[in-house]
Amino acid sequence: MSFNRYLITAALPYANGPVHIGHLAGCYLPADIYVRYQRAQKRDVKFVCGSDEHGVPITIRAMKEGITPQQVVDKYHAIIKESFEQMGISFDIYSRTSNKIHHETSQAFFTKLFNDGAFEVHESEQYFDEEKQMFLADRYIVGTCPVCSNDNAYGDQCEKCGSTLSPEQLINPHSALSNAIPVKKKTQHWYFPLNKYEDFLKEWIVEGKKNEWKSNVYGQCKSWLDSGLQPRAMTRDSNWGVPVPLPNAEGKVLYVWFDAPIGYISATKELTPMWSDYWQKEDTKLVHFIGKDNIVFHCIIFPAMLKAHGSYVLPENVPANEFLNIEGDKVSTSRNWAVWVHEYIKDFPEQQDLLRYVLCANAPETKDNDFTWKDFQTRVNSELSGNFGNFVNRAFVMMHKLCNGRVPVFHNDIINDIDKALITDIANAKTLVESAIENYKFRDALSEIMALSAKGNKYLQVNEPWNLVKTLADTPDNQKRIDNSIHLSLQLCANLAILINPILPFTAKKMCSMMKVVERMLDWENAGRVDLLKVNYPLRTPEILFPKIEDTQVAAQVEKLNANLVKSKVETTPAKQEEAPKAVEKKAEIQYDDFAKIELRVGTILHAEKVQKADKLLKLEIDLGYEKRTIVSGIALHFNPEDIIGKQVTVVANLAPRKMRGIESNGMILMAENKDGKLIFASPIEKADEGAEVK
Ligand code: B3M
Ligand code: ZN
Repeated sequence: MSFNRYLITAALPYANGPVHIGHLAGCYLPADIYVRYQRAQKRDVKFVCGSDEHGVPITIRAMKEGITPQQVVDKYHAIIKESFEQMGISFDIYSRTSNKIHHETSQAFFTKLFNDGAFEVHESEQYFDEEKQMFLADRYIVGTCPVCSNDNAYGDQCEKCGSTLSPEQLINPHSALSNAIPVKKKTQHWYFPLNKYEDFLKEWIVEGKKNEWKSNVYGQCKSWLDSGLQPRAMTRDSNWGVPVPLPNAEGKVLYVWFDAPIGYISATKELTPMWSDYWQKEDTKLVHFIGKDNIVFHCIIFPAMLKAHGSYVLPENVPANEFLNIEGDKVSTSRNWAVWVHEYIKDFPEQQDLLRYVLCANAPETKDNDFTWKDFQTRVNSELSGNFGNFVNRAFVMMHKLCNGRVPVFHNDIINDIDKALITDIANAKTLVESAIENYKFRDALSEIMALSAKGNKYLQVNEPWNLVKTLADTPDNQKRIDNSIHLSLQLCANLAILINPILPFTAKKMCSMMKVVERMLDWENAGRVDLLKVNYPLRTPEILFPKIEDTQVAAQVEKLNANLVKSKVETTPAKQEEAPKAVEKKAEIQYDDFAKIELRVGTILHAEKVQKADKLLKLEIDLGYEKRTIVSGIALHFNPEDIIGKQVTVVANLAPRKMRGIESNGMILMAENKDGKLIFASPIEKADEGAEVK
């Protein structure tokens, strides 16, 4: 299928907080790279996004801060929009779902489905807060845990003992918003029968997308489809959101995951009167860039809605990324464990490309990845400056020294194999980068570009123009060699600018100014050519493209992270709204022999202490009966040392020793991680002998 236009969307961020670098790495940066590349290819592309301004947590935040939901979203919409602009995320439109056009568009969508009989109405009983006059999601009911007597258990779970609960099980249930005792109240909602779309989805995804979609995306969809789909309520009881456009539906709004994806359509409408070409013509390539927690909504629910509506194209691809952790720990907005984009911009003004580089080089494309400031420093200093920046700088400096600041002529009569090899490498790089980007492999694209610049460095190293000049008097031919090596190096610089432009647009722009070329040179069709810079053309003195990151900057950032960390254990509001139940990610099957290699034993924690300058680590002394072990474990943010002494835990006893912060760790302890990231001891239910083997 060939496409005549591209519609690229990036997930609409919730306007209840600023964006962090995990958001950038997850979807905005890859989407922007893809779009900038398509634009350089001169394709017809629209890039739409906006703030997702509905949902319960926004109303709750407003209530807590004593302001209106509109004030909450106004504040964060502005901050988010500015962060994106500053990072060079080049949306054609950044809209918002509280706009009138969005209310109208999503209501019309709902009405069409309603008129077609696509909904089922179900009545159910839900808890209601009479004081606040609102229905309560389970999470907003608190009470005493029937299992461990924790007074702060939620209506869906006790975070202390980990039990899954329902509001009925709580002792003294009360509303987290008003403390009122919730009462049951009947309510009626419109359900979208996803089960009726199973056949369509199976055919479309399982048969059609298996080899096209990323395996993490396909895998999640497959497991959703395998476990069977249920009707899902598309309306909620609330006074904040898009009102349900039906008579007798007062106090009801569209479910935030019903209206939010329609936000892509509304934003396109706002952008161009030709919006329907992008949404309704079959030769449009629609691509949704998202994070992995949004897969089910974009691959199952929204496509089923589009299908039910009937007149829209379906996404060609949904290249979802995994998560980016920070310094070894999951991003948590409630604990403030995050690197905020607006803060990065403040601390590293005009250095957007450093972050773009690191987030692309380390993008969580196939698995969760870790961002550390140390790695940021290494990548910037040794890769970006040491390789790319260094090459460009050397080529320019030498041109000024040895060729009068002008592009020297290329002498075809003395072209050699090394020149030819570089010319081929330049041509090949275009194809390689192109195919990587087309296939959403942005890390690969970047590493091809870096490999090309490394070849440039090597080329200069082998040619040694700085030595050739020393023997110029004896070997006049040397000037020709100097000319050729610098000529080709400069053509390579021009190529690097074109190739890097989608990823590091600020750098590409600087390079254009150094080369005194207009930005049209960056058109993709120019890549691969070695005649981009005209002979005799005077070029500017080089600018240093990338600064060095100092140790003190790294230390300051790490300190800032730790200082901002909120040590609170109990979250009062979930960080996320309307989360989808997660499809379980399963590992590949193993043989018994693989399992039998692991020696698991029960141990008792004798002693636990914090590891200095490592706020995540605890140093444990564990009694295995036949010996005592020191094990360093990354659980310090979850447990106080004094609370775990005497606990039994399962130990991987034959794990190779590993040094952590100078302490040798001899084994590992097993923990279960709950959905919300809380750790639970994986210990025997009954007391076992120290050293008992688990098998
Ligand atoms: N607002 C983003 C999130 O999970 C959610 C995306 C909507 S995309 C239509 O943060
Ligand atoms: Zn409990």
